[in-house]
Amino acid sequence: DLDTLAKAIAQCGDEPIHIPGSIQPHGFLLVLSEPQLTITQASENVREWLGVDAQALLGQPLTDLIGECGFAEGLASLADDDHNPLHLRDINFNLPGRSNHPPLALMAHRFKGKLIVEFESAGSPSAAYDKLYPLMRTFVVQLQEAQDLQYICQLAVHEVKRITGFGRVKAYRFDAQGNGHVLAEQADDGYPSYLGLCFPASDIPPQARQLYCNNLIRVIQDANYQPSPIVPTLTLDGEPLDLSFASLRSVSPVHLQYMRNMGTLASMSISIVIQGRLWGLISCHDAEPRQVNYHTRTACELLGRILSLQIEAKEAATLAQRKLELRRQIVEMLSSMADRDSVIEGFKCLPQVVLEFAGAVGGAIVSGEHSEPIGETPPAALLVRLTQWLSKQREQLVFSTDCVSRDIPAIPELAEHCAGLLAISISRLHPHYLIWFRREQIKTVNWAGQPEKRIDSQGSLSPRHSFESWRETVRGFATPWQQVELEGALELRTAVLGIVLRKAEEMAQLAG
Ligand code: BLA
Repeated sequence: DLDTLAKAIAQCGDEPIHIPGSIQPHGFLLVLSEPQLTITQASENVREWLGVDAQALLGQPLTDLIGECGFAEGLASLADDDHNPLHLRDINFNLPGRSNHPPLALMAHRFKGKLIVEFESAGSPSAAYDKLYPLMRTFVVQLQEAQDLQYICQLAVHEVKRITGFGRVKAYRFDAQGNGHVLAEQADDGYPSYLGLCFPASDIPPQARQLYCNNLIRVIQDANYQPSPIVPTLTLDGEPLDLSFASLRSVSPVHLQYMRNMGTLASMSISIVIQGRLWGLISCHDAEPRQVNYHTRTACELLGRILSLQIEAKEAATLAQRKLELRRQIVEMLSSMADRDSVIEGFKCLPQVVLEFAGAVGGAIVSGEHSEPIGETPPAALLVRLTQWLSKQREQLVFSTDCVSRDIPAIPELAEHCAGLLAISISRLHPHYLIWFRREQIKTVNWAGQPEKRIDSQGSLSPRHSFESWRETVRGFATPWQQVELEGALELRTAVLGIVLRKAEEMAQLAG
């Protein structure tokens, strides 16, 4: 039932994914204390990489082991909590057990006062210049010419696929409820397509979204990996090590199961963050384990940042356009009211503008028992009951709903005539309202798998096994009112009140 589902979803949100106590083993990790740069923690898998036990490394200065490689100097320019790590290549460990290993790449970052150093196999640096830069340039040029969101996302998906070689890359955007809609996809033969599908919000719990807002790129090279624990478990301060910005951070076992269920062994996701909010993700999958080196990751992160800026600019332009349009309509309505004997007359003269202003099919001015309808509205008797209901709501200057059956249960008949409504009170003293109505928009959601069927016998939510698309028909909802529309309505209300007041004064003067 829904209660169990809600509880299980909440449990998912409780997993502290920033302090897993272990890493993915495609590299190894050391924590150093400054300024001596002595090793205070090490991942257990240094044994496979360096041929020594983690314990044996503790207390040793790292610089004794890796020699003069520019590390100590590099650290000087590494700011605290800077998410741009120090990156060095061709690092060699001077250790007896280590022989014939390829050179390593080093990435160091500080977070919450800890210096965290990660090592992985070095990629080829020349490949970065020869391949990545031209690809990025093409992307930026095309992006500038792109007009609509769909196309922008398609370009990004195409480019990320070219840069990384993942088998399937998709761009998806979160809606107000956190469900992810796949807007663009490019996939090799043999991969099922998820284009147009909707993934339920519970696939990515809130703490993960929070983390992804700050840390913009994550790679899971092999969903079947054995995590390597960090030794000792706690830092010198006795706290778990915060791996929020470590690229080797071990990921949630629930998510690893999800990936295996989906038939993907490697993944990478790039955050699209707009005004501090996780707007969407570029999500890459591969049926086989896959490496993504530092340069490729950095290029993808940069691509994600450019993409975010471009989407933000497009959204800002659309919003500005809509604001301008609303402003023009407000001015038109106000001058019509000011020119005529009453506010009601003013509105009646401009039915088209009044309806367009709110993107509505009907509108009405209701004062007490009297109503003036325009277009498609509920019958007069219902309008009167509606204003009575509205006047009992707490101090709301603007009331809006995209589902009257849910939000106005006191008047069930209303839902037979409209699905959404927006109302502004236009008198400080009387129950006078200007109300707009929207029709039902029957919506079909193509879910990727059934969201509810995932509670196991212990009552926890398990990642789903089927990603078969499943169609849900959502009824009783209108297009939701946008924030700009509500702000426009509030602005209109203030201006109308001003006109009403002035007309009252004029009347008083005439009378006097
Ligand atoms: C993380 N879940 C994620 C991530 C994605 C998804 C992209 C980010 C990690 C990554 O890069 O792979 C889900 N993958 C998707 C979605 C699409 C996709 C929606 O390709 C669609 C296109 N997951 C569950 C359930 C739980 C859960 C039931 O399905 C909780 C019980 C948890 N998902 C979960 C957690 C993480 C996660 C905890 C964080 C993993 C981490 O970063 O440690």
